[in-house]
Amino acid sequence: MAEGGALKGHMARALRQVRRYLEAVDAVVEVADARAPFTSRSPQLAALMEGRLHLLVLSRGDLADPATTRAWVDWFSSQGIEPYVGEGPGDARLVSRLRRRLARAPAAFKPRVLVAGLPNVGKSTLLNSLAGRRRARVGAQPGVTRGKQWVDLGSFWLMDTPGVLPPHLGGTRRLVLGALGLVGPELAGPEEIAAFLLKRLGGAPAFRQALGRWGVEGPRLPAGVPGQEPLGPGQGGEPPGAAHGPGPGQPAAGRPPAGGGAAGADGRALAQVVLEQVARQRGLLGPGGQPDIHRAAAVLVAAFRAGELGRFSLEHPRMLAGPGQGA
Ligand SMILES: Nc1nc2c(ncn2[C@@H]2O[C@H](COP(=O)(O)OP(=O)(O)OP(=O)(O)O)[C@@H](O)[C@H]2O)c(=O)[nH]1
Ligand SMILES: [Mg+2]
Repeated sequence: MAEGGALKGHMARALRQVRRYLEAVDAVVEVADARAPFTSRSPQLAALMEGRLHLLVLSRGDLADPATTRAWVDWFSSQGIEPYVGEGPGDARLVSRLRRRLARAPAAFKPRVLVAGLPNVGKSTLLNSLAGRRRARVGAQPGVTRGKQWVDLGSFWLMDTPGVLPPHLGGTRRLVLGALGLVGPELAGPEEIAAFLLKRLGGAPAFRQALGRWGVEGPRLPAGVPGQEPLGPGQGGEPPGAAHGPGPGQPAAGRPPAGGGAAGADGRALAQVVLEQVARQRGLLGPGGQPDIHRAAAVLVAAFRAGELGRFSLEHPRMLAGPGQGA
């Protein structure tokens, strides 16, 4: 795992590279995470598209709530972006649809296509699926791809790029990306991610049932959370954990009430009690038999990332602050 500083330098270089390569390409396949398609997109990329064919692949659709993913597909279509969903690494249906589409990309010669997106969203995995064999190195942690790589796929060229992080990772964005595993623990630690997940998904019955299967019964998780954080350009600016989302499937009810921070006092106290139970149930105990909260948080976060708790989305288009946001 790269250290924060080294990773930052790597990101600045990566963004310069993506900028330079964009000048020479006919189309871009952007990859984002289906569980949070708004926050896991690269804000810099949209500004650099300049009329090129722009396809958006929502990866890890196999881990997201299917109805929420369908809502995102409709929303992106309405924004003039062509959305595709990947239902796991090597999704054959996705691969054949993308191959056909990219072969038809407007281009003077054989189309040159760039694969871009945040670190660890699945860009190299997608390239390997399109190539039909392993051409690029993949890995479960951000920052695996370092250099450029053009691959000749017969009817088009494809280039893998290193993931580029948004310049501002304030508040909720940092926690969402941490929950998805798109930023490492140096930027978002397991305890604050766990508190964020409990606050955002705690109102979803399926999430409560999943915790129940782990032997976590109380305290009462927030049921009908009264408001939710609107998604929008300002979403990175709130204090850490200012999200107040009910999770998918619940109607928007405007802005969150003042002071309702996800990892605020309430959120942390709730997380503490839940994590203590997780620790006891899993036998994660410290020296004096004390529940090991840190390890319990890491276990919960890892289970969420791997889909072991079920298929959950962290963002729904109805959380968007207004029409046209984030396009
Ligand atoms: N469950 C699931 N996992 C996926 C999917 N796509 C990719 N992954 C996993 O996500 C992890 C990251 O994949 P990579 O392809 O290395 O990601 P990347 O975007 O190239 O990452 P960097 O090179 O670090 O920017 C790997 O462990 C993949 O197996 C998917 O659709 N579903
Ligand atoms: Mg890669």
